[in-house]
Amino acid sequence: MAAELRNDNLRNIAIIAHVDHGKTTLVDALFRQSGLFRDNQNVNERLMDTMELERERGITIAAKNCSVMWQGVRINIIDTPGHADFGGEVERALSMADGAILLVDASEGPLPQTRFVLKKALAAGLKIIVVINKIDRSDARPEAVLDEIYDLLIDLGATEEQLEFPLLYAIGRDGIAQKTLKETGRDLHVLFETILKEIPGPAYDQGAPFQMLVSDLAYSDYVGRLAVGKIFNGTAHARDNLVCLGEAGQQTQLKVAKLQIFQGIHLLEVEEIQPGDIAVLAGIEAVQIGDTICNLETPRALPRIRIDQPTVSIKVSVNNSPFSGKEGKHVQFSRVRERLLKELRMNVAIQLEETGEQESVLIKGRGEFQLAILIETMRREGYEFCVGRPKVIYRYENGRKLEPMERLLVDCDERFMGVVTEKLSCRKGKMISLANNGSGRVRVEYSVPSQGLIGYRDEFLTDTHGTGIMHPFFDGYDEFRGESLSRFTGSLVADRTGTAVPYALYNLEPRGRLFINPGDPVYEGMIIGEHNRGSDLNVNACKEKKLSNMRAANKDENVILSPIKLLTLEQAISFVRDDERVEVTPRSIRMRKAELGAQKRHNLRAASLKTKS
Ligand SMILES: Nc1nc2c(ncn2[C@@H]2O[C@H](COP(=O)(O)OP(=O)(O)OP(=O)(O)O)[C@@H](O)[C@H]2O)c(=O)[nH]1
Ligand SMILES: [Mg+2]
Repeated sequence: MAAELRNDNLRNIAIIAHVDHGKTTLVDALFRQSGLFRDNQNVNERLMDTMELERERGITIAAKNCSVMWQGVRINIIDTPGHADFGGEVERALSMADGAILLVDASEGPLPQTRFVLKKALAAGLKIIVVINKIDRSDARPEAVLDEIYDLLIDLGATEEQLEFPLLYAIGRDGIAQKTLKETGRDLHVLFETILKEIPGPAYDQGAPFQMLVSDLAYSDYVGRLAVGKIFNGTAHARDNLVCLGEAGQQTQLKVAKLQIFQGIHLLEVEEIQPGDIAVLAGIEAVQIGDTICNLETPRALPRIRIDQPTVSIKVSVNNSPFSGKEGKHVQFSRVRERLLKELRMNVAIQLEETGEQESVLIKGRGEFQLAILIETMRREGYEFCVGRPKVIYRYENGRKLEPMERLLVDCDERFMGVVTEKLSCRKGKMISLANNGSGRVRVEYSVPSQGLIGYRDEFLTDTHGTGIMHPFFDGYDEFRGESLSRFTGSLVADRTGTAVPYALYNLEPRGRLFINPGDPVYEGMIIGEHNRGSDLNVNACKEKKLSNMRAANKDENVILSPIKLLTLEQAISFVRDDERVEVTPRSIRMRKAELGAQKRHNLRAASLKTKS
């Protein structure tokens, strides 16, 4: 066996935390202080959040690599997303790291996603640096949070050694870290030092042949497909002949066209790549995440990256609405399918399944939000298609039906406890614990089927007057608790094609909540509002006031309509029922019945009632 060495010129760390605990902001500060920018250079905030949707929503969606230099050592940093739906990204990021910085908000303490990422990091055997962040918050309670972190580690079965983690306090936003609460830090010096001291350089076997585990894929217009991953052993050079080992052990030969490493947020071309480094390799098209790239003579695969299975699916079908093709560039289903297949190659957490129907497929992911982000991305790229309501993926074991469950942590004012508990019990939730710290706010933990939480967030925010906080977190599969109704109301459905007029909408207002404005085009079968009652109602949104010779006493041309709130994509996909679709185009999000003709829908319902009786 070859001797194990460590590459001391390098450190590979992942930054992990619950959503919004300050990962990306801390990376910014590390950049600034490592001298990556000139003093007077104007740099954006949250530099690593490069995707348009990430900047818009202020969250990280995809894990990303970068590097900083500190005292001659290059630190490769992987910024990860904190939102639970992007857990797959964290798992991939950890496969490249030798250590992790666990950030915990000094006021919020460890939250569900802290537990998830910490569990994964411990399982991967990574060295952890704990950073209690945002100690500047007026409601910061760092001592109590530290106790909670110990509790969490013990709960996760951490070893004695893991319990003796290096600990720092920080104000990431101001670029400050310190060892104790008493001192006042001035910069991130101690964080850099702790990384160098506590995180081991990547290990490799001396003389072992080249092995790189592909953890991420990217694309460049100039050199094509890029494979990103850690070099576990050996070295490689530009123009080397290598081989890629696929999932079934198949071998694809390749010639390295370009080798790059991360320098700051950019890539730097190199002639040779060192063991332990994170490389970006061009020269192969047919490569998948989890593959090993290695030597021709000694092709030995590394353990593949295993990602948790998807829990939610959404049906994607061709846009066959009357307005199809008016707003998008890519309307044919073959184009939509091609784009989805491309996503599969880039994102291991997403899967695709045939439905057996023409022009439709099922996409599966870690949560409705992850799928909504994919749909939103495609819509912005010019695609047009229809999607159905998200559905959870059941499992069957020994004749038992199992469904995905969530741990849900709710933090809200005592006053709203009643309504929250009632709503959650309708959704088959069970209360697990309740903590009332006397401040008027309560923290309640529930176990709720994932199905029951689809579309719940909006309702929760309304019920708690926007002041409640909820953190759902996937908690494995458990006994099916029975169907819960998605929505108790029906839909207001347009009965003809035309343009909505104020007079008609005004008369429809008492029937429910409207989703369209006067002047909006409508078609037969399009959902224009939510009916107050349980059944659907076909309505005419284009009905003008009859003209008469008599002067009307009230001037209804000037009707004043209540303002409407357009549904967002996420709201629309959780609003629609099984027999309904969301029509997604670059310009609009419309909802419709799957079957557009009122008469046909009527016949279908009559037939289904007949078979039931
Ligand atoms: N008070 C305070 N706020 C901070 C600090 N660091 C970050 N924030 C704020 O916290 C919010 C979230 O910061 P991000 O850096 O986007 O958090 P993140 O962990 O990358 O979030 P995700 O990637 O979505 O999981 C932003 O509004 C920051 O301005 C800090 O040290 N103190
Ligand atoms: Mg982030």
